[in-house]
Amino acid sequence: MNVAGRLSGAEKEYLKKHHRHEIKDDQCSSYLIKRVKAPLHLVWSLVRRFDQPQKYKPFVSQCVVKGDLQIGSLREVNVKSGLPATTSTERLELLDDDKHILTVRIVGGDHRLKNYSSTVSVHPEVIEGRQGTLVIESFVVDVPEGNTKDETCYFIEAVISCNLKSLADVSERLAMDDNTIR
Ligand code: A8S
Repeated sequence: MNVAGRLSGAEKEYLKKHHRHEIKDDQCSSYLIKRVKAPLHLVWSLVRRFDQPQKYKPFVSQCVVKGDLQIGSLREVNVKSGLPATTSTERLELLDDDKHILTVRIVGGDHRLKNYSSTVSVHPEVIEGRQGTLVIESFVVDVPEGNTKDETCYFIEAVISCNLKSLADVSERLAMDDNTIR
């Protein structure tokens, strides 16, 4: 988003194209946008690794994918202690290496997120005269019994915000290493 918190034309376009969710009455949905000062190929190389979310997601301690990695693959994610859960089972729904889109659905685990689905898309953007990347992550989820839509959105946005901050940090570090080696 820009300084005023308004969306640019390009951002609106990306949201319309890749982040449409069907939202039922008892669900909430939102999105976050992050600018990363690293080229798209580096950011995408992290995002696309369905089998290795721990490469950037700070709450993930371990991840195991059974069998070949393909659409429909399941990953068993363990999260770090101190969180309101220990495991999550997640299915790869879409991995598009041309459009740079990843969609993952949570199908099980000892947490309260039911029917959670998220989409991450990454787009090239010039930031301060250099190759940068715009990352958009949107989600939809059931509002758990006893919680409000606001509480649910707030919790998930907090998790995603940490993930995107860390994605930026790791990507920017990789970009710096790339520049040093050359
Ligand atoms: C993601 C997004 C989310 C992950 C949530 C929202 C989770 O991994 C954490 C705590 C929970 O209570 C649920 O892309 C769950 O990772 C950090 C275990 C699923």
